[in-house]
Amino acid sequence: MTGAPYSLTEKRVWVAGHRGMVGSAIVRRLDRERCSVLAATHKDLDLTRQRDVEDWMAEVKPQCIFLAAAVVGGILANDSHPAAFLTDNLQIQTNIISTAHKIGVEKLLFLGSSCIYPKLAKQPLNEDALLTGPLEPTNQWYAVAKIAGVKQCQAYRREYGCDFISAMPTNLYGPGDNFDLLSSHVLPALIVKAHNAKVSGDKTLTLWGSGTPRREFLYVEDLADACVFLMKNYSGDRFLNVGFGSDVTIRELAEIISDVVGFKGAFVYDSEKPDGTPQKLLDCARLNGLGWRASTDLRAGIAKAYEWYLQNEAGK
Ligand code: GFB
Repeated sequence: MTGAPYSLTEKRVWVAGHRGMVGSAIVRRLDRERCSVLAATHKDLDLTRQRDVEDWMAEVKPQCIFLAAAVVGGILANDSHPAAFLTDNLQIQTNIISTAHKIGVEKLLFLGSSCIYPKLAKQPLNEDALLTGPLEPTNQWYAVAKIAGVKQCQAYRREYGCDFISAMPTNLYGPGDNFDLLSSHVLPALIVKAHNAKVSGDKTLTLWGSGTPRREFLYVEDLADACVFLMKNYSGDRFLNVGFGSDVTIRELAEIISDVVGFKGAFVYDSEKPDGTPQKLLDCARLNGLGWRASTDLRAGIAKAYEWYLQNEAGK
């Protein structure tokens, strides 16, 4: 299942989406490999345009690709922009994966998401649960695009022998996250809310939904390490989950964040906002079996993410 180790040494490695939270963490992690990192900004290259992607890739000739470019966002952004989450993501990944085949890229890692699993699949979510039931409605558009990406990698492997693999990360957080309250995921949103409430002396902080859904959170530097690990050590048709190993309720998450930030007030709940899927915890037995495990504890990761927020985003 693992195949021969793949060497990144002296390779031209393209991190598609290098400005995003995941892509930038992969770029930082690649500093420890002796490879040359290729990157294109959105100004230079619109990844939704097939011809532009083909021309750029033919020119720079990447040997290896981390496909971390995607339209991403939290539960409200997903629910409000179904067209972009479906179409832009399908276009981006189709352009890159099909061109990678055309120009003979040696290895490609596609990044999916734990929302590919059915809403009510058995927990922890095993890779075999894919397509065994209906998706969570709030993020079905994004999920369908990501499922298609997994299938594209498998299809190119089966038909042409391309070494294209996929990883399914759980909910991520860390440096470079999106802290905009309307489009962000819950963890950065609660950092902002707790910080603002502390600074303005508010007595309450509003949580969307009921606070009871359970989520697993992985520090993005850990994910980047897992991506490089998989690129070097895994080759196979099966996609692999990448998680932290345990989950918390949204209320518990809010308590940890409040503690780290220093907010001492109470929580109130906005029941007009959706809860989304009741639980998302990945079964990472297959990845752990290959020898990789997450190392950043949730509280320590939140402290680092808050520090990054204070240095880069607070007061903007
Ligand atoms: O992180 P999140 O936006 O997305 O929300 P999902 C997780 C949970 O936190 C939901 C609650 O139950 C939210 O209602 N929540 C509480 C909040 N307060 C807040 C808040 O202030 N902001 C936000 N954003 N949530 C996403 C998918 O699902 O997970 C994406 O929509 C992707 O497609 C991502 O897969 C990993 O975990 O529900």
